[in-house]
Amino acid sequence: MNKKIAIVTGASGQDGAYLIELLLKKNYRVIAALRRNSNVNTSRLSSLGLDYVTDNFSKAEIELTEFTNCSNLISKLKPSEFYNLAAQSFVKTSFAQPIYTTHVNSLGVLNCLESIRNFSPKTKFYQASTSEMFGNPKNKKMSESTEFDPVSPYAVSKLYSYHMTKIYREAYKLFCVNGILFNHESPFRGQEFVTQKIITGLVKIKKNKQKFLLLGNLDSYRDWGHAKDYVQAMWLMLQQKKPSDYVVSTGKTFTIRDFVNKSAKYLGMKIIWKGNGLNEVGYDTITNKPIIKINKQFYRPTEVNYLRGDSSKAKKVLKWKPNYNLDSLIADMCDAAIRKY
Ligand code: NAP
Ligand code: G4F
Repeated sequence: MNKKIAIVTGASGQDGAYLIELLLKKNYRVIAALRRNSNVNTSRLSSLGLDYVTDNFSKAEIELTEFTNCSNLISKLKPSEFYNLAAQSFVKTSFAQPIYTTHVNSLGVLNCLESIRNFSPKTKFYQASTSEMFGNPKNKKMSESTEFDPVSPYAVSKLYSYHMTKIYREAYKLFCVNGILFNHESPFRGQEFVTQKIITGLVKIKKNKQKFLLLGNLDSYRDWGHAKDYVQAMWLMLQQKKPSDYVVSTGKTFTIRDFVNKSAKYLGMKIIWKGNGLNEVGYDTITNKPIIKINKQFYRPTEVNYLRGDSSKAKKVLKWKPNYNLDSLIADMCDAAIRKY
């Protein structure tokens, strides 16, 4: 039997690396779609041993904003599955670069959908949608039926592609799904995201390589899972008989301050918090030194205050179950940071 072919965009990112690893284990022929850079960032793929072209693994160039590039790749390979993970994925940057963010996250997705509709309509399409689209809704647990209320250019750009993905499913009967994923982290998480920033900062402070850590809003709540669990859900969505959209989350929520305290505890540190708002400071109880300070530059103009997902549908239909909780996620990230620094 011919192998299934999967194209994964955003292959140099956190989720791309884990998804490619999963698909290779499932015996797919995988094409890692990467954009051209002066120094293509393949460090995550390399750390999984994915440096060489093999019978099952190769790399291709993709720039999401270039229709010709997307359509040529899709019409040439006619993949069984296309996972669109590429995005300008940092919410804070979307306030500084709203137009670029929209080009990539909205029109870039439309380039993929149009390419599939015109040149490979049997290709199953996964769109990396996000819990950011919920913004600050009234209900405290968000499911597929919760209304969207985006509060950042990033969230609006993703809501556009969420709707386009649905429209292509309904209007053209294509197999298109949205995974509405809540925050997921791992040792592969980018340095600018809060979890990696906290863990890297604490490890470096402990090793006397950094004096203190500057953070923004400590009071927002996030529902954090492990990226390894979440790429399983992506794959499961494309194995169903009928295309549909799914929320993927742990159902538990914690503040950024909780995340700092838990990470510090795992690293054998304890933090005492004093002051409020921009004047809040976290002191290391062993050294008595201030090691966490708050800085305005890490606040956003508008904030998603509370995220907590209800993934009952994914659990029931996909039979998806996460293996990690917040403590084991933190342990995995801290262990990796200790090895690295
Ligand atoms: P990530 O680590 O930031 O990776 C983003 C990837 O997109 C990188 O490979 C990046 O390439 C690529 N990319 C950016 N602009 C591109 C363009 N114009 N053309 C082609 N490729 C481009 O993100 P992630 O955490 O793995 O997330 C994967 C996807 O899920 C993203 O769409 C994100 O918005 C979405 N999502 C993430 C989460 C989460 O908590 N992680 C939750 C919900 C949804 P470079 O390496 O060259 O920059
Ligand atoms: O780690 P973050 O930057 O992630 P955010 O904004 O929740 O977005 C991530 O999850 C989304 C899914 O919900 C994805 F769609 C998106 O692509 C991305 O992966 O920030 C988390 C929270 C925010 O409330 C932020 O204000 O942490 C707060 N925070 C406090 N201090 C900080 C900092 N965030 C960052 N990045 N850096 C800080 O110093």
